[in-house]
Amino acid sequence: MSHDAVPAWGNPPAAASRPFRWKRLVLLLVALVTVAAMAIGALLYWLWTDAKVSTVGKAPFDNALAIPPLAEPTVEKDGTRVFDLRMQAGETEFRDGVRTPTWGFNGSYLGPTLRAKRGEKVRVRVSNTLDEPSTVHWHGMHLPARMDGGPHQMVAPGATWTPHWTVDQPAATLWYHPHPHGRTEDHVRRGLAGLFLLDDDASGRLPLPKRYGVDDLPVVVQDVRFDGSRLAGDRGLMQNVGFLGDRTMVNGTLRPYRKVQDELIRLRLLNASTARTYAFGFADSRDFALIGTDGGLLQRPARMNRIQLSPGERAEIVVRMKPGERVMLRSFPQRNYGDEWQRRFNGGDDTFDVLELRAAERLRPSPELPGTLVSAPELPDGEQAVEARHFDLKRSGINGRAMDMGRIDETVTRGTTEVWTIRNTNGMPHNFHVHDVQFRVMEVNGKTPPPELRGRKDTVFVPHGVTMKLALRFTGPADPDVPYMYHCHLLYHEDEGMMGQFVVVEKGRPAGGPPPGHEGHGGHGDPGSPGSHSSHANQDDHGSHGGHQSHSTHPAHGDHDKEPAPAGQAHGHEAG
Ligand SMILES: [Cu+2]
Repeated sequence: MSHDAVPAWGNPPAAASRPFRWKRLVLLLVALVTVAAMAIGALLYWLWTDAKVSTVGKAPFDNALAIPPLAEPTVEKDGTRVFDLRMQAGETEFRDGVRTPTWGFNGSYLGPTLRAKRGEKVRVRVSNTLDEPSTVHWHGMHLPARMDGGPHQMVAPGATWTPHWTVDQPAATLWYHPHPHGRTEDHVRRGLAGLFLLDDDASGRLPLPKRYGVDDLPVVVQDVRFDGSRLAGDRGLMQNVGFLGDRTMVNGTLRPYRKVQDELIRLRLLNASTARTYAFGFADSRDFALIGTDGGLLQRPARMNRIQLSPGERAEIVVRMKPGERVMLRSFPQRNYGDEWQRRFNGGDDTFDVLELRAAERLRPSPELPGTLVSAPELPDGEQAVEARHFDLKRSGINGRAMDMGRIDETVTRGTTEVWTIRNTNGMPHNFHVHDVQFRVMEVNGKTPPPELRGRKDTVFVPHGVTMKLALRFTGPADPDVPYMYHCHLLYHEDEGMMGQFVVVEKGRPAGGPPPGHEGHGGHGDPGSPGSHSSHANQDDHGSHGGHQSHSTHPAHGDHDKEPAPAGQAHGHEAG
């Protein structure tokens, strides 16, 4: 620094004191800068170290794991399984003596496990007793767009929405959750989520662990943070992925354990967190067998010791237990999550103990896992694609556009296969979920995908620097007026606008348009009346049992639903 600059200062009162004052000022400034730098350094150090979360060894896992009850449907004469789901507010005692305001289906938190078999007709009476509109989306389900429960099928407070469809896909672990545009994160975080398990004849014959709640355990994983008695929902300073909790729950149970009595235990893992990605494994890093992904069983079990699941993804794993042992299901740090900053401040460095399995002293023997689970997973063939589309993931929107309820972004032709290229150069992790379909991952950065991405998928993790090629087949039914969604399933991003809409149309037909102004409209006007829903039906033209008498009132395009693929032929065809 040059001393010549000294006289430039203002109006010095007395010439004699000038040099002294200048020195003192410099010293003061140096001291201030040093203190500020140290304070900032200390703050950054504190933020950096504080940002890394671990619950390993913090507290004993001494709460018995809750198992969501299996919903008991009423079965109508034609075999239709009718479920009731009531969205309701309540209070849940996650911690002894502390009542936390929550939402749930048919209870105060989460919902029952729905279950149906391929070929069965399903109807769900979804009633909303909350004080705000919501929706229920059937994540992973192949069904008509107006049954999908996306943001266009709002259920007003006090209203009932009654979607129905024919289950027309392989055995899988699906789930359901709200999807109101702009409010999804809030509704899911408060507790609205549940499993929807699908069965089929082929999987029923396999010697897999399949006794629900015994050797076949639902594992719905969510991260939470408590603000006093309430569930917190705020984002930290540098959290650009959305809300991140400081502890995890399984099926709404904090620090859970489960006693098991069989050698082989199947875990149906669902990441129902709003923003957090997990890398599941066991504390001793033992191998497990991955047997299924989002949309069904893999062709053969794949042995591994980690499975990464971003929000919305599922995995079915089978782990071998030794008599009398305790083993912890854990989520480990993730190197592929992003740069050091992202990993530290957005959850990639975190470690969570998730669920302790306590084996009995004597275990029932389990049959060995079959070498082949399905002869050929039902996956689209990218070679047959007639259309290529590109999706650039940015927090500000997909392909540079934020979600607009009134805009159809893509129009696809029923019965065709397409290749979608998903790219993330956004510096933060995203994922990608497509409604209605289960797709094939063809390539990850130009390479053959790893085993966990070779099965049926509806949601994939796409961290920064990853480009994925997907093959998708759209079998309909066509509906030019009602769109399906594709979006980032980090729900904060989705709510901000990382979502787009596609319609499935008959060949050569244009897209219609969703009706304008959906906010709060009453869910397709069939509150409570069990017959009126049929006017929307076209899916139940599938399959062989009788069907609804009101079909004749429906406009003709229901007839086009008959698919060329064997998947359309309901039950019976697998019997051979
Ligand atoms: Cu995202």
